[in-house]
Amino acid sequence: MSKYEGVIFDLDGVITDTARYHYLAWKRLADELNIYFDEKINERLKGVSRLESLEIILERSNKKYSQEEKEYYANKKNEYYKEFIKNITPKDLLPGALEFIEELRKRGIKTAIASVSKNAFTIIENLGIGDKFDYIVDTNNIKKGKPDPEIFLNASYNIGVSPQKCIGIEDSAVGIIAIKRAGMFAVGVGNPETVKEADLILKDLTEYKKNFRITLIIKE
Ligand code: B16
Ligand code: MG
Repeated sequence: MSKYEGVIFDLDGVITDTARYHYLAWKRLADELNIYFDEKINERLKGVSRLESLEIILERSNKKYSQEEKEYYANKKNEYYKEFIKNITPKDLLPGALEFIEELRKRGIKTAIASVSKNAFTIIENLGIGDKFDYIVDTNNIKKGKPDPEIFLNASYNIGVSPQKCIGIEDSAVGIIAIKRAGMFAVGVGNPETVKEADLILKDLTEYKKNFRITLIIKE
């Protein structure tokens, strides 16, 4: 009997490297607006909604932007971003992601996606992995973004596994907080500094095989 019966994945930066495309699209917008933006600031944008991300970028601007202007620029960034994700194929799955998901499903462990991206369904379709999940959270039904636990609790409810029996996997600082507030076991991937609050940190999902603790978790 598994100790954990559900695994809830973030999408950007965990299953595919769209985090890179978010950065490039924001960087293009920031350059157009003459606002300083770099990869370090970008770490704060991970897991955060589109408009909240723009607010973080605008912290370095002296100009005041109206709500209308903010929506215009957020939309502009999204148009740049959509150009990048158009070309996503199954080859863009991050190392170990598909293997790990299939291993979990073989063991009867439920799987879900908890991404705040409004582009999540397009990305999942282009990656060809829609049938690998028992549930994909529709962000339109989520009122509070990460670090609020709502999105992870929604996923756990819909796969029918209590939060205490779920593992959440994230690449963002706010995402790790959301998982922990949901009462789940938090696995962090990617930049170790960003996910330092996680219960377990992996370089990427290929490590699930050699990492003693996660093997133990899914075998127990
Ligand atoms: P969109 P995740 C998040 O996805 C990204 O990490 C974050 O950088 C982005 O701003 C957010 O989605 C919104 O994305 O503009 O496509 O709606 O990490 O929760 O899968
Ligand atoms: Mg992410």
